[in-house]
Amino acid sequence: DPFADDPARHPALITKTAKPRNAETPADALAAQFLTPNELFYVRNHMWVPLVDEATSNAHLLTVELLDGTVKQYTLEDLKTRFPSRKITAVLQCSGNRRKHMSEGSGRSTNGLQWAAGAISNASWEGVLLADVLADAGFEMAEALSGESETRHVHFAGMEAYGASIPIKKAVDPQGDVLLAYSMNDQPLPRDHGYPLRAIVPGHVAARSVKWLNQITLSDEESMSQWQRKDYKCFGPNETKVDWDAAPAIQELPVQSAITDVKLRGWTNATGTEGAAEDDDRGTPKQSGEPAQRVSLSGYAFSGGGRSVIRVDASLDGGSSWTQAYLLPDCASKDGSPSPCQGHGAWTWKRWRLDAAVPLAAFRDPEQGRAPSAEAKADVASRDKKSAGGDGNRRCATVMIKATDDAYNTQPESHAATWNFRGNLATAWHRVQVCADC
Ligand code: MTE
Ligand code: MO
Repeated sequence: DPFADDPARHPALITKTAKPRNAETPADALAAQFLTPNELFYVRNHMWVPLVDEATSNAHLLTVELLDGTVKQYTLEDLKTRFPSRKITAVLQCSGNRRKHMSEGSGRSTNGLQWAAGAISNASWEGVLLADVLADAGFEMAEALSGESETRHVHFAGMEAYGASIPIKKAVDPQGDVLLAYSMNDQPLPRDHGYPLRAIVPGHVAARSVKWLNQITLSDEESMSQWQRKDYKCFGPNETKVDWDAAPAIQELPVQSAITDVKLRGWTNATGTEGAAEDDDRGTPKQSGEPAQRVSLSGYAFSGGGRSVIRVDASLDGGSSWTQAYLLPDCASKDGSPSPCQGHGAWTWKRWRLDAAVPLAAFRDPEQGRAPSAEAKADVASRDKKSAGGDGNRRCATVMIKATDDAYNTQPESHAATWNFRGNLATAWHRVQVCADC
């Protein structure tokens, strides 16, 4: 059994496959903390977890090969002692995050693990800059920065034979923050997350952040691995027989967001004047004394390429009207302490909150409101034991959200429009049923 040495895992992780281990972060842990605790960080392994002895981990060898065949080797100890250490706070998101939503929302099946919204997590990473190591190995940085280098790609290979590459432009960008990381949230990398060394390519699809890193190869071509040449590409919604070489490998991620928690806070008859201006209660829509169900929504929003999320829009009436969620100031420095967001780009997610009131009409609307689905019932039952089982008066309304980044890119309305048979980059508006007795 090649998985016999796999590490123990936290029981709260939602296992999709045990061997290899694939598990998502539970929804209630997603936006609960800005930094995802190591033991709840989602896990995506294509194979087994290589075993590296703690006692010999500092001797772990990284081989760097330049385009002309020059080879230089570094032990982990070399990396830790000969290069300045750097910290970057960055999200990792799998290209398959929310694939389940794409399958369900489009009514068309997709190949791959059916992740809900938990194949994404955020951590503080410490290591050395890839660019510093490449320069030390003799790579001509100036040439690469001017775009003149024959080296076009940096390949990363892991101990268990996984591999992928990134464009040289990202690797040498002084603001690209590509890290060879040995620490995660101020602890040694956990085994599931690449112990003792992994690449962190912030802003790019997590498939490029190769774990158990032991080989870096500079090349004029992309990595030949199936994870570079296949798997992580998108095609049109009509295409099922495809020309893999014609589509670029996913690198920078598009804008994404999700609702991770819904709390019901009872019925209100409040009018539009109440609560509307409060910082964390901006979503209370105008009401005319009609009953409305107060809800607290929370979640995350993220965009790739270092683009910052500028806004999260929520709709409680099927998209006719929208209101803006409150973005938590997680990156602000508090009491003179430095910002917990380190790095040159917006590499982290933004957590958002919205307190709002969903009008009774939304539950009653035959278009909008509906009897709870089996899934919604189960969801409510697990949240709210009192109403488990439901009754005849239980109705659900749909709430939905979308984020916009600083390039004014926003999420597509429907999964059908971006469906691809691999189910990659499922970023359509996230819709969730809010169910209440009414
Ligand atoms: N690196 C190696 N060596 N082996 C892998 O299977 N999976 C990749 C990437 N790096 C993988 C890897 C994919 S597809 C993802 S989404 C991320 O690692 C997941 O990182 P995590 O398990 O630390 O969350
Ligand atoms: Mo992934």
